[in-house]
Amino acid sequence: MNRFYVTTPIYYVNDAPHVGHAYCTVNADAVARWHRLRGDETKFLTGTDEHGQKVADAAAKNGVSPQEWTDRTSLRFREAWDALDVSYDDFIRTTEPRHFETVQKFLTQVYENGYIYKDTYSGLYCVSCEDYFTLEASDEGKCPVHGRPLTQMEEDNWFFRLSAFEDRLLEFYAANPDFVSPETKYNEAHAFIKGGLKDISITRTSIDWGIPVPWDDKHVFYVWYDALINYLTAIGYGRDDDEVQEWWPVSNHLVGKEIIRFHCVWWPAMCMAAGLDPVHHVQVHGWLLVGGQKLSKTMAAEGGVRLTDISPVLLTDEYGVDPIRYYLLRETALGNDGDFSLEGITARYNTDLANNLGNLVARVSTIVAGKCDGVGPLPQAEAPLRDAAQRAIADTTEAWNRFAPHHALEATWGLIGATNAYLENTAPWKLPAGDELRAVLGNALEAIRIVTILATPAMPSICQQIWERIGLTGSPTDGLVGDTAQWGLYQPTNPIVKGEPLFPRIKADS
Ligand code: ME8
Repeated sequence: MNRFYVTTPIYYVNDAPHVGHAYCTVNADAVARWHRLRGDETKFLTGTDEHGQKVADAAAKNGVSPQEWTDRTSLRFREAWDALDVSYDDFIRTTEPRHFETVQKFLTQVYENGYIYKDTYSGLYCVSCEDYFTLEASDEGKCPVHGRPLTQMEEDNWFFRLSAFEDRLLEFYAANPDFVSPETKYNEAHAFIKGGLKDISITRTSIDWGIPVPWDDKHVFYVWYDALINYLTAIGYGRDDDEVQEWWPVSNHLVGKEIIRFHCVWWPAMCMAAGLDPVHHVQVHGWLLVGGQKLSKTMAAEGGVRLTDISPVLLTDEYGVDPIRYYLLRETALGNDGDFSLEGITARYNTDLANNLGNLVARVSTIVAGKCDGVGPLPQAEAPLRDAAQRAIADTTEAWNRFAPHHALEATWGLIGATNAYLENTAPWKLPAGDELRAVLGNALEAIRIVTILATPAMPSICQQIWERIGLTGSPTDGLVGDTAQWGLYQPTNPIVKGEPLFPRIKADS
């Protein structure tokens, strides 16, 4: 049996989840659901990043202990993912004992392998990024991401010998051209390595909200060093070597484009330093922008973008869970930046969901109810829609397999379009009861059945509802997609249900 391990970044708990976090998490969720549908043994990990200056500052500002703050905020992420029907298998918090254990074991291994040494660090620091910048990399002394003045920091620190991995990383990149996608991001990471690597300070004495360095208890690990290791904590590094052997070779990190350097340069080098292969694949996604600006908590606080207005939970309350999932997956090609807007959600909803999918199901079920006593007829073996279905199955499969939900949904909606066109051509509402009518409706129902299977990773509960409306028992996820997404298998056991509109139209100005 194949295995598939997918992770999101673990999100900082300095503030509540926003729609940018939801974008990444829903994409990872849909891909995980697809792999389960294929029959792969799948592990989907998300969680929260709870250490570091930024989180300690947020707790202090709110007058509570860091632990209390992280407990509260981490829960908000779980609630958001529940509201979005996110099917994570594991939710990791970096304050958990299992994570302390793995981090300490992993970094002790790196230390014993001779890649960690002590020195003094001084440099420019951005607390929002939890990252150092050189003056050249800064925007005239300001953070290039957040636009805030950088702070001069000086500390006696432990350092990771990243510079020792330049050649090995370049060799690794040459041997693994698919390590990072899309290709532009592979090139970006590669260019960064080629530009020369400096050693990195990996511990702090200025704060104590972190994981203690086992061989020097005055220090805690720098938050990024602790955070990256979460991907190994969840598969038992240091506790269950067999599990690591099983899951690490099939690991995939989905990350936003601003954290490429951490995931595509530091992290593979850290793994090499610990004597482990790097993660199998890093899939980079772009940013959702509002009015051309990245959604960020920091900017929200400064009044640039009001993220409280676009929290994932408010969105699902307003538009429904599956429509929001669909919008997040369909609107922006994974890897590109995308514009987020309420107008965009309404347009996608009215066009793809209400007009195309909703109308198709409503039309067919109404005619079956009126002209076939509610009993769904069987499809023809050699139907005119069969080719369109087979093309949609092949293209959808290929796209989900390569981490491209937007293309997968486009391909699936191709079958919806072909089925609507087929109904326009055959006009079953005009046909008298008889074989011809039964064939047209059976073919349309079969196309709908296939659509519900192919779209279920994106819209699990709507697809279940449609499945039941067309008279089927069980669920679109019952079989493996390779067996069930095949023309000619529609065989209803229950009457067709007309039901309420699946997607009542939204007025454009509401
Ligand atoms: O960076 N558009 O956490 P974070 C799309 N704790 N995605 C967005 C987004 C936007 N406008 N804003 C955020 C951290 N994201 C670290 C990660 S991993 C070992 C440690 C998503 O809370 C995107 O996936 O700042 C981005 O990479 C992630 O949230 C950063 O979340």
